[in-house]
Amino acid sequence: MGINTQQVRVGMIGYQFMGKAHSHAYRDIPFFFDEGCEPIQQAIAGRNEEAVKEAASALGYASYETDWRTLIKRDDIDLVDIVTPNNTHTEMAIAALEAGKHVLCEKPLALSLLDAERMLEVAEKSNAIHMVSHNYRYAPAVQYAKKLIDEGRLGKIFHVRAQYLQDFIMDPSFPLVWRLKKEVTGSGALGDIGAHIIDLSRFLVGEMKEVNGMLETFVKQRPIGEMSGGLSASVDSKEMGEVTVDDAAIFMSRFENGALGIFEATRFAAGNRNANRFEINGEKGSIRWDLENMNNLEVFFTDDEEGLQGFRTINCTEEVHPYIRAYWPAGHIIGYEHTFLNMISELMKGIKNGYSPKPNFEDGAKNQAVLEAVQQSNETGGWVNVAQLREQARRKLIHS
Ligand code: SOE
Repeated sequence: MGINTQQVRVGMIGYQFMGKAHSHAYRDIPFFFDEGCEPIQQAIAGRNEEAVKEAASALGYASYETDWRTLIKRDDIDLVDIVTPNNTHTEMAIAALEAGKHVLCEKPLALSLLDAERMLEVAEKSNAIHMVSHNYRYAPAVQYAKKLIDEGRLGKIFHVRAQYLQDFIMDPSFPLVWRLKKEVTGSGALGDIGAHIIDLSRFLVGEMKEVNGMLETFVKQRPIGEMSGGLSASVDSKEMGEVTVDDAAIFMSRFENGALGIFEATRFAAGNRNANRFEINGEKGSIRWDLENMNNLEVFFTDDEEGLQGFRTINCTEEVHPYIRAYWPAGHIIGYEHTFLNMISELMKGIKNGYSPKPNFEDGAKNQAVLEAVQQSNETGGWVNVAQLREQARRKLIHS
C-alpha cells in the first residue's frame, strides 16, 4: 500500500453468495490493483448473530453488527455494500446515502422502477459514489468487445441476441426460496439474470426504445425452504407455497439506434448452468461471448480475405486486453471471481477521484425501466416504450 493510498472502510450488509464474491474481491484487490484507494473490511451486518459472527471470521471482517442500521451509522464506515435480497435494497441504499456513505448495491437495483428512480434521485443529490454490481461488464473479453464496437470495427449494429440460461430450479422439489417470491425479489429469471443481459446490451449497443415480452412460470407450487449457499437450497417443510414470479422471460427490443434485440432469460434450460451469452451482428462483422468460456471472444470481420473469412477465437488474456496486466502473462486465464475484482477496482478509482463508475444508479434505473417494461408488456401483450415508463415514474416521484 503506497503512502498516499486512501483507505475505504467497507461495511457489508449480507453474506451469502454475492457477499462471498464481493468480500473475496475486497481482500484480493491490493494483490493486483493499486488505484491509490484500498478497501478495508471493517464490518459485516446480518440478523442472526451466530451466522454473522461466523461470516465475519470466514470472509475477513474486523467486526459485525446484527442490525444494518447500526452499521450504516458507524463513523468508521465509508462504503456500504448491499448484498441482501432485492426488497431490502431501496431502504438500505437510501439510508446509507443519507448517512453520507458511498454505496455498492447488488442487482437489480430495486423491486420497482419507482423505487429505483427514488434511489437515483437521492444518490444524485448526495456527494456519494454509487454503483450497481453488474460484474459481467468487467470480464476482459466484454470490455474488449466494447472497445471493438466503439472503434467502429463492427460498423452499424443490426442485431443483439442475448441469453442467460440456468437450470438450478428445474426440479419441482427445489424449494420456494426468496428468488421465487415476488414480494422479496420483484421478478424471477427476468430481474435476476435478465437484468444482466439488459445491462450488457445497453453497455455494448445502447439504450432500448421499446420492448415486447412474455413471462412464464412452469412450476407453480414448491415446498417451503431457504437458500443454503451458492444456488443450493434446503426444504424446510412439506407445506407447499405459491411461486409468484417468472421461471422464464423472452422479449424483443428495438434500440434507439435502430438495432433489434432478442433476449431470453430462463432457469429451465437443462444443462446450462450459468450460460450468459451474447452475439452482436454489425455491417462489418459479428462478435460472440459466453460466460462459461469467459476469456474467449469470437469475432468475424467481413473485410477478412476471401477464403479466410470465418469466426475466429481470441483468448482475451494478452496484455492489450483490459485488466489482464493486473494479473498474469498471456494464456494464464482468469475466472468469474475476477470480474468482481475488476469491477471493485473501478469503484475504488471512482471513490479516489470523485465519480460514480458505470454501471451506477442511473444504469440501475435504466435497467429497471426495461425490466418493468417487459413485465407491463407481458400483461398488455403489446409494445411498451421504455423512456415513457421512466417519465411516468419520475412524475410520480415529484408528486409523492
Ligand atoms: C442466480 O441466478 C445468480 O446468483 C444471480 O443472482 C447472479 O446475479 C448471477 O451472476 C449468477 O446467478
